[in-house]
Amino acid sequence: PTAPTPADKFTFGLWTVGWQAQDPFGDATRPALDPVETVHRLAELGAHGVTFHDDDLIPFGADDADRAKHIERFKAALDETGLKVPMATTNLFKHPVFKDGAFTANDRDVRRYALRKVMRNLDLAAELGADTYVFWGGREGSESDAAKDVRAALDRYREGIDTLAAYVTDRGYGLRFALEPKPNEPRGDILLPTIGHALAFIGSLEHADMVGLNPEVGHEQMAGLNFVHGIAQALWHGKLFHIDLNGQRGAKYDQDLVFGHGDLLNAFFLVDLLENGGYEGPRHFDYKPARTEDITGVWASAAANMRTYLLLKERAAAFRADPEVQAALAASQVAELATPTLAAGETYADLLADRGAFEDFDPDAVGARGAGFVHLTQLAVEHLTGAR
Ligand code: 3MF
Ligand code: MG
Ligand code: MG
Ligand code: MG
Repeated sequence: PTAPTPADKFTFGLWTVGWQAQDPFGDATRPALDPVETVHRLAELGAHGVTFHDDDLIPFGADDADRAKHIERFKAALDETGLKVPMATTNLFKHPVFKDGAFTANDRDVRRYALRKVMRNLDLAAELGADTYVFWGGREGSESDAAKDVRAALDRYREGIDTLAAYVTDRGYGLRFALEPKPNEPRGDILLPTIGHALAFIGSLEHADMVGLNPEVGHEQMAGLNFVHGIAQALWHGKLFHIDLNGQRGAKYDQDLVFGHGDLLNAFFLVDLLENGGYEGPRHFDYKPARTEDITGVWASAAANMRTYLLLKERAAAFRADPEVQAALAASQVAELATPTLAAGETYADLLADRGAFEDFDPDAVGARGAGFVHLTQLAVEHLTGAR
């Protein structure tokens, strides 16, 4: 594929390339990155934008004067490069104050502090022109079923999101909220663990229309779920507001690999869905450059995410355009699923009167017919591997 350009809408979190690779067992292997340098490097690589947690940009505890300086130099870098900030979010997980949660901490003072921390960064997100604000509730959960009243926690979660939605609406900020599900890590169990749980929760909100999802590839796969199915359902509900692309190999800790470096076949069908399913938002990478890499490897990994996406986009288009694939799709009746089961105006009474649907229907003959799905899938694998 050709090199990425801003038109491809690739975005990266400051915390992704900026990860110094400290893990629970080992120290950092890389020096800190200056956000200003990150903005310049991402722009050179062809990215469209950059995203951040408040604390990625402004060190936790900075006073107002210091905060203003950090924001000024970041803005100057954005102006110089033309890089956008389509999304921002809050760090509600690093400081010990959030060890039992933010919006759902048992301690009410912590909950009030968390809301204030978010409001402060919502102002900045709006000022920088973001249209999406992400909520990943990494500490909203527990290790013990004795220690957390989950129903009360969900009441407080809803209260938190509703309060912040009212704030954004009253201020006239053009921001929509995107909840990011994750089943576990760092908490033993996290609230809103999957896309499905989060969708049900959104339905209970006062400002449900301005709240959608920011699903992450690896987070659903950690729960053993099919990410393409999850994204398809989010699109079906009109709730795919944003997306975190990365790679994951099976149900284990959150690997945050480069996009495509996990389940590559699922990534192929994901790109096909994103490109043809009506998603217009950023292609946002939330990955971690492996701990083994030096700073050269960090920028190579950033480029790898974008190149892999574009490769898969090319391969998916070739798959769709292949006449043999078209024939296989037809043989597998894939498009027929879009035809309603009842004809226009037909009622269940008409269905009851249709002898062809039951009395004269031959389930054995239809049941004996092969679906051809394996052939179709093999064609996808051959396009993916460059064999066709
Ligand atoms: C953790 C995550 C988070 C969220 C981020 C919101 C630190 O597994 O995925 O990254 O994506 O907090 O965007
Ligand atoms: Mg992750
Ligand atoms: Mg993560
Ligand atoms: Mg994420």
